[in-house]
Amino acid sequence: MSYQRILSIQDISCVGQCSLTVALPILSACGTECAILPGAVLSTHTGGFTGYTFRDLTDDFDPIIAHWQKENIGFDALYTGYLGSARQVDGALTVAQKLLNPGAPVIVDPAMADNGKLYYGFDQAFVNEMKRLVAASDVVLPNLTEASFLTGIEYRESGYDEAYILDQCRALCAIGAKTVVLTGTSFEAGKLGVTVYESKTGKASYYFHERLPGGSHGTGDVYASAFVGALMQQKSLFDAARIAADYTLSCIRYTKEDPDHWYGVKFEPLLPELIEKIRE
Ligand code: PXL
Repeated sequence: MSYQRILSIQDISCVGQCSLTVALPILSACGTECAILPGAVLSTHTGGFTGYTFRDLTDDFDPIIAHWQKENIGFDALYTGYLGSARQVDGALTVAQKLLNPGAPVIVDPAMADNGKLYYGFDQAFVNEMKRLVAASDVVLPNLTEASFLTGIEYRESGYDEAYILDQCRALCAIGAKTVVLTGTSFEAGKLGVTVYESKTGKASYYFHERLPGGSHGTGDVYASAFVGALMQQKSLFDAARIAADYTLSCIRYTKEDPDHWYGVKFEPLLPELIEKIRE
């Protein structure tokens, strides 16, 4: 296994199985050191809960980054997720420019929307800032809703064809992303999957699996973290996308056995499965 240190910028939702409480255990299990820059502390994630607390930590970004620079700390990848404010894009860009080791990829999960809608608290101004981060990314990992907000191409829940997905991918690359890993691609009822599109070759590859009914919170974060974990263990982009899809599907399937568990997926008991797939 190769040992790498990455930096993840996301919020801490204290309860809810998303963002850093998902990224940390998954990346550790994959054998990667995961340093963090927490953008906000919330009592829970925003979906499905009411009355949650929110402490914005954006003002801590500059001094933390300055300290790391003074200590000559470098990272082998930057992985961003849900950002607590539009201003955090500047912090992420500073990290990308000043604190990454040569060849370290910038992996951006523009976690801001799902099912055709922006998450509570986000607006078009935030989307525009996120586009600046996508422009600096090596890999962008949106779901179809996030892709639509970023590209301005109308969101379609179903009934689209390959040309629509390719348009979305090309538009994301026109913003500046080098590779697109687009989740929630479906050309056939009952099947769901991921598209991997590389701007270098203009080629798209697809990985499809069974579509499970209903949605679960936090699955995008499980997917992105498993993808980053696999990629940092030298898996190809397509293999990392496939391994993350299989793992996320297993987590959803396992969680559905417990109808009382509604706020996230039970990804922890299935970590050995992810490690095994990465070692194959
Ligand atoms: O899973 C994405 C996510 C992360 N962090 C917070 C969220 C959400 C989605 O709702 O609210 C705080």
